[in-house]
Amino acid sequence: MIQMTLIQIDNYGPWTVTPTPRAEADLQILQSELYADLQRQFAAKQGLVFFTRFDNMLAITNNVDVEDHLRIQKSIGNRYPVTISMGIGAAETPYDAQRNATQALQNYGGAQSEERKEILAIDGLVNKEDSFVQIAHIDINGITDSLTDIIPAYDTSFIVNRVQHFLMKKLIEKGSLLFFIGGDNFMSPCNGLEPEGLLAIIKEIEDEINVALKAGVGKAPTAEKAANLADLALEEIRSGFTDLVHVMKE
Ligand SMILES: Nc1nc2c(ncn2[C@@H]2O[C@H](COP(=O)(O)OP(=O)(O)O)[C@@H](O)[C@H]2O)c(=O)[nH]1
Ligand SMILES: [Mg+2]
Repeated sequence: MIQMTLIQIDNYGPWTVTPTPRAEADLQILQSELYADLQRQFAAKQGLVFFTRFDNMLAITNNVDVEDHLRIQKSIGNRYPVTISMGIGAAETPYDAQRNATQALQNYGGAQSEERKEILAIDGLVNKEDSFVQIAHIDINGITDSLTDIIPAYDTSFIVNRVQHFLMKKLIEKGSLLFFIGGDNFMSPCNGLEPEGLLAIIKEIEDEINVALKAGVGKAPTAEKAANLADLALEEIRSGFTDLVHVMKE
């Protein structure tokens, strides 16, 4: 089972324009500092946060308990001009876990409600024995030589975004999620997705948009370990001795 947490800034939309619209650069600084702060705190408990849309972040939080969540929430409230609410969900697939986490929080009111503040809504948590995280680290083959060093930066960025869209569309059908993590890299929480399924998706994308991908997959009780194994599996593929999808287990 995978445990996911939705982190949502309380009443952020109205706050960004009260009393008048705040400087965009300041909002960007707030969002990126909040993301880094949360990443540091969840990572200390072997979790992993994806920036998603910055005002709503999704995290894999196996091994992060209720008390840890409350401590993180309080620390943010003490140090930032905004507060956060969170929902925690557990399920067999990442899609279902984040859906459960979202529904739990939605029950307490809207993202732009003035009444809803610092809620911790719990659908369920994963216990130690059932804890399992599968992550695929997906990367575009040879982006530096074929795109980064040849075409304008914005055009490369456009292609990376298109790849993201195609991956998201195909992975969601399998109950898997996909997040952009920078460069030409994506991470997919993908409990339940077989390597053959992932390889089929990679091949479809190569046929459809002519972009070659590879994926290292890690399986472990926590996001930290699963992501690390996925990175190591990707290194194995880069060394050229394995297939385009390679799995490593703890
Ligand atoms: N977040 C993250 N970014 C990475 C990682 N590896 C590479 N990158 C980024 O992806 C870019 C391309 O690296 P890579 O895929 O190894 O090179 P390629 O062979 O030209 O595709 C790098 O310049 C980094 O910005 C990683 O493990 N995590
Ligand atoms: Mg690459």
